[in-house]
Amino acid sequence: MGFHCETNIDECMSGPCLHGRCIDGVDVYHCQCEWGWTGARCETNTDECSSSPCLNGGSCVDLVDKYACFCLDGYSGKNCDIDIDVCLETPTNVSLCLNGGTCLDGEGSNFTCRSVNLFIL
Ligand SMILES: [Ca+2]
Ligand SMILES: [Ca+2]
Repeated sequence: MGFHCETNIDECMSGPCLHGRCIDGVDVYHCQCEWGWTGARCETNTDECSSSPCLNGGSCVDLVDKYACFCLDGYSGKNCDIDIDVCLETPTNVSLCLNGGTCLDGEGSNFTCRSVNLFIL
């Protein structure tokens, strides 16, 4: 613009970068996106779930620059990578196994009971 084209139009005036900082250039602009955003205008929420970070059947919810895992029963941890020992988790006044059986933790919320062998000496 300007008689001698001496005026650099501020392409950032219209605020084209939705989630980022606009850098004005000559007849062009660039967007420097905030963490978690991508695209020419920083309009796209990066999918942090694309790498399937939630293990053991946990479901992933994409957030801005992070994700959250909702774990299936029996699993915990940020990525559902911790297999909970349900035998230990159970309150001490409740026994998963009847008749004094020994609880053995299994995958996820599974467990097995081993009956006590009585040896008479
Ligand atoms: Ca995201
Ligand atoms: Ca377990």
